Amino acid sequence: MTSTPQPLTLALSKGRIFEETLPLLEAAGVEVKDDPETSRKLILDTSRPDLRIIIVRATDVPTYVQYGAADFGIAGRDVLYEHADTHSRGLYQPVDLNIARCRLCVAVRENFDYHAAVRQGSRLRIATKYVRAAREHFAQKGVHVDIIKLYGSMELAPLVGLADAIVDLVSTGNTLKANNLVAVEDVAHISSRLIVNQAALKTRGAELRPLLNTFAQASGA
Ligand code: PRT
Ligand code: MG
Repeated sequence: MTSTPQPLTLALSKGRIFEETLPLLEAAGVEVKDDPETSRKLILDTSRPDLRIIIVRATDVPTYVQYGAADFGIAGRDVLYEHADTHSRGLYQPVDLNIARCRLCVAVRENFDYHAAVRQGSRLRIATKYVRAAREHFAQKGVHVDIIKLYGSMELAPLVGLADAIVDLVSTGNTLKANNLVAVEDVAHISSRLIVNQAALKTRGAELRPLLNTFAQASGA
């Protein structure tokens, strides 16, 4: 009796990462059968019976791949950096796909003089989801900070007096502008990387490698 092998599982988040991965899948001749924006399905079939896609929160992608619940995935450098603070074993990061690009920035209210505050050695309150990146950025600058962890809507924090500054992702800058905030410093340039479960690369390398190579080529990496 032969058992059908488990399909290869790719973990993606819906939204920009899913959208920007579609052309890479297309380059590999893969069509996705459902649209995560309209379907409630979390496991999406593809035109290849041996490949399926799971839809998880962006911050959960490394966790699924690390534990082998997904063989590979795509996650932002922002997410990977915070994830690596607590766990990193079992994850291989072969390629920068150059998708979902943005900047991680320090931003403040338009009328807050950040550079003067830094010069004066003031202790700053920073609200962010990116605690590790923020802590290292200010430590490197020698700026004393208290970091307040938030899970979203960081832009609100300086407006209601929760923080002097935020560390958040900026792409068009429209969100900052709409909230009368300005970016005053770059922390990092962000793009999304392919991540692969190390054990899967050993046991299913023959199936995985052609896909990884096509993704890398299609992304220009
Ligand atoms: O939205 P959700 O809370 O479910 O999760 P998420 O925000 O972690 O995921 P998602 O899908 O929004 O983002 C996935 C990945 O895309 C991130 O981990 C980044 O690597 C990357 N990326 C690229 C961005 C942006 N650009 C971006 N602009 N992620 C978030 N944003 C947000 C930003 O936080 C801010 O609130 O968009 C807003 C600013 O956008 P602009 O265009 O107004 O500057
Ligand atoms: Mg988001």
